Amino acid sequence: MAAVVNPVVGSLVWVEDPDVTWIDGEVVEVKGEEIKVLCTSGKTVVVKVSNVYPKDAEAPPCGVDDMTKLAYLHEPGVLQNLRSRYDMNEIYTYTGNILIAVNPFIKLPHLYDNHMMAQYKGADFGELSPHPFAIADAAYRLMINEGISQSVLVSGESGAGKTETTKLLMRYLAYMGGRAAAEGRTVEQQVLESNPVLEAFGNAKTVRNNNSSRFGKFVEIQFDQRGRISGAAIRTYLLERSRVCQVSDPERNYHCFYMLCAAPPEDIQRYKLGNARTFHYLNQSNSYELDGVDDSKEYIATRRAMDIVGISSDEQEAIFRVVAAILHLGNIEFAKGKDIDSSQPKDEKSWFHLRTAAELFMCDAKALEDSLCKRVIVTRDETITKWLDPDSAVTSRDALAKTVYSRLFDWLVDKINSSIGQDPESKCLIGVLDIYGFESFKTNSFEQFCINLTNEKLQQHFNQHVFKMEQEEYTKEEIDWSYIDFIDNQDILDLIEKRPGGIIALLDEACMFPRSTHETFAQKLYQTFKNHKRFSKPKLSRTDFTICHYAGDVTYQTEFFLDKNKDYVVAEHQALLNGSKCSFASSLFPPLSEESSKTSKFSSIGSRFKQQLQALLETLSATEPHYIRCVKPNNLLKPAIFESKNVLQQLRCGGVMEAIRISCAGYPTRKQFYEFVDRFSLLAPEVLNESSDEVTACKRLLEKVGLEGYQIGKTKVFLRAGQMAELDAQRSEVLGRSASIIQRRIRSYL
Ligand code: AD9
Ligand code: MG
Repeated sequence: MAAVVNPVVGSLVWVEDPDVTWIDGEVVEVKGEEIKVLCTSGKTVVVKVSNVYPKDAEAPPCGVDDMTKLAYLHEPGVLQNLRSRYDMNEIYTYTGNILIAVNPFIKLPHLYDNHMMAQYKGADFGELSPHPFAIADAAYRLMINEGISQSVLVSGESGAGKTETTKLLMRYLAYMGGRAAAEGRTVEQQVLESNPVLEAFGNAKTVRNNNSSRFGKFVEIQFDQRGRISGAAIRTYLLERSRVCQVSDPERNYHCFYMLCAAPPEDIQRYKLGNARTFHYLNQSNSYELDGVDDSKEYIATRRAMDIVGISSDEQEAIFRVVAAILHLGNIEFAKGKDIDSSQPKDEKSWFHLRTAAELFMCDAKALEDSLCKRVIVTRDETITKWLDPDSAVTSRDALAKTVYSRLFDWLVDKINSSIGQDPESKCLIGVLDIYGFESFKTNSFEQFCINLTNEKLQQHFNQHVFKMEQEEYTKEEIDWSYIDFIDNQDILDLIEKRPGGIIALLDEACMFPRSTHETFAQKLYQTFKNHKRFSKPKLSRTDFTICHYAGDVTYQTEFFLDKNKDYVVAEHQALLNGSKCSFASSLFPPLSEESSKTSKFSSIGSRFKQQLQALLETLSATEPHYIRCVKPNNLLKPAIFESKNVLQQLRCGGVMEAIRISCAGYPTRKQFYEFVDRFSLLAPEVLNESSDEVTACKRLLEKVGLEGYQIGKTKVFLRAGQMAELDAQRSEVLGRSASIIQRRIRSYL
């Protein structure tokens, strides 16, 4: 991305501006290495020549639909293009094959109706405006024509529009792979209706998004030989458990709790519920209603979606009963009991909630009380019962709520999978990934650590695909191409996940060693990685650590790392619910095997997550990937506001800038010789008669149409950015001309 080489008075340029990232202006004076620029804001600035970029005077005011068509490809040009398109509600823009989607924060129904889907069906990629439907269509057709599995990776920060985009992709795939006028519950309908069910239990309002997904999701849609959807599998990742008992203002707990409190009266009575404001798990925050959402309607809609995905009404009853039980559980408060350091429900109200929770869980109230207030310690010689003090009883209560809820969520996912069914015969699938984007907050804990690991992995996949594949292809085709460096993040991945010795491995060690604390864990990290260039210790802290991620530095607080990495269920909770008379509740806590019940072996959330990610990446690498980068134009979640600085940061984090650089430096379009001749021979039909082989035909054709700068490989022709569009335009012109000649002839016959 070169700066202006020889600026002269009158040149239009972009100048860096600390407030708005870039501002345009005109050069009014040149003095050696410095130039004076009159900015459009009216300000005059003196800047170094090396700090300005040329501005394309000819750039169309409405922008271009593919960044690779820009005359000057640099940050200000890219931003300007996105902004001018966004101002006209053109929220989608390509960068070669990557789709950039800027969240409009306003409904644009005409963009997504059935008529739109019909238009994209079968249209060549790039022929119509950029759109998720075009990506889904390209993936579907590649799968059908080439027999290769596909994947679409949707990324972006919280509230950028990943989930909405994912739903559009799924809708389009269901449209393409659905059975026309099919009766009853079809596989594609079940696939679509899995979304509202998972959103009810896995989404919540956060400061960043009113409908934030608190889990990652990979949906694998399987197709039969005729291209019809024949099965699906949903994998989910790391549901945020802490939200069940801890909500900070102005966020909300999971949607299902509020829906249930707004259920029809008979359900409210059955579950002894009432106003959401009366429940501790909900009233820690003052946010209850969502703009434009009626929770009572959502309850009915969720129930209907549950019907469609195959959750029976008995199961639904049990699910909501357990959800209600969790709310009652949260209202049990504890006071000091008779014995020293013991605890018991605080007052009559707490006893009421304890009895109600037990009733709803269908277990014994006394057993529930004991499981909250006591621990049984088995040693070699004896069994000791230890009381928990009131604070520990609260922790125990919350642990139970979190475990039950996360198992309930996993049950839903399993149920949806078994009810939709897998197609063992299917050879082709399209996977759609909707997973949390890079996070860097004021305080970052274990969750951010896992989320950012995910993003490092996906970034590497993206790098490998966009960059390595590109280079490999050039080498294979033996064409000239000067190798461009790209940022490889393998060193960060090693730092985090190497075994032994990576951060996760050290964390697991700390968790297994009884005397470890977060302080000793942090010390161990400092010692081990003191010379690692991606790791540092912040000066003023004794337990924080900083990782230099591909998207920027993030400082993590180790305080809760050990606790959050330990996945274990209190034996008393396990026994309590395993013994429930409700078959649903007891199925959430199946009996433990002899071995695992004796050796209370610690199980690591970090390591398991790492394995899940590994499996995901293996699946992805067997597919041909497509990328959608979602961008959040402002943090107010409002339409028509485009904060350049914010957007630029997201484009950098998503590797978009880097991909643009690489793709434009090379030959982004490539076609097999025969395909190329097939498609364009009508531009110079004589080449077919003159040449005996397709390579020669191809070369002659390219000469005739006057293209320059392309490359001829061993099997393919490689075109520079924008050249394909140029040829296609010529082709359409010829086609248009011949169509009108035929029409004229027909008319003259009539
Ligand atoms: V999070 O990481 O799960 O917190 P997402 O999934 O990236 O986040 P989501 O898709 O939920 O964001 O979008 C946030 C909100 O933006 C939606 O609830 C809509 O109100 C809004 N949105 C997103 N995409 C569109 C769109 N194409 N058209 C209209 C949109 N509104
Ligand atoms: Mg989401």
